[in-house]
Amino acid sequence: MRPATDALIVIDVQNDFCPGGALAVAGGDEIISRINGLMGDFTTVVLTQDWHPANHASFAANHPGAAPFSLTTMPYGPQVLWPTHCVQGTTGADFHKDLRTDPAQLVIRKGFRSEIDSYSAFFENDRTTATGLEGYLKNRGVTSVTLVGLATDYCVAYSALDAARLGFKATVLEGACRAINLNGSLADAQAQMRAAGVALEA
Ligand code: VGL
Ligand code: ZN
Repeated sequence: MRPATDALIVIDVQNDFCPGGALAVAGGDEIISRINGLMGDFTTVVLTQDWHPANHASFAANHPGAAPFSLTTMPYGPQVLWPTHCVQGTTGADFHKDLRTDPAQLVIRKGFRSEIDSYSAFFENDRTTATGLEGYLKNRGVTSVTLVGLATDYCVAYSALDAARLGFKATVLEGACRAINLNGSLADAQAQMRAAGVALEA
């Protein structure tokens, strides 16, 4: 058992990010058994769930003529336009059926405001609108977070970078993550995480 000051944060292990899903990450389902095992080692377990309204601004389908995976500019900066995914209440937004959810004390839903995307478990993509997770963890005396899930180079990396910025010791278990890897995004994310002091472990 890890000390009670360590929390496990499981990012977006949802059907749409697993093989067969709308924004499938290669091998996304391969990490589930390891994550299930890790849950038993942590006192605090948090799950995140990407949770978009159908009219979400991050969906290419809501930008006439825009191709999925193209880049646009939002008021808060560059934004990839994704295939429609994790729409609230759909099967695609459900956690993968094999993921244990009972050990989690908190589920953070993110990306529910139509005008702003939210990769990180801590802040939306403007990097200032808080989800509340910082307060939850600090109130419970958590000082260290271990991050796993999907996708390494987007929601996991953004969460890890924010965790480090907020003063948590942050570790990403890369073997319990899988990446989208769009135009070198995985190498970029790894470099940014290293520079921010995030520990990358197997
Ligand atoms: C994610 C793209 C869009 C992720 C979520 O979970 O990494 N990526 N929405
Ligand atoms: Zn999303």
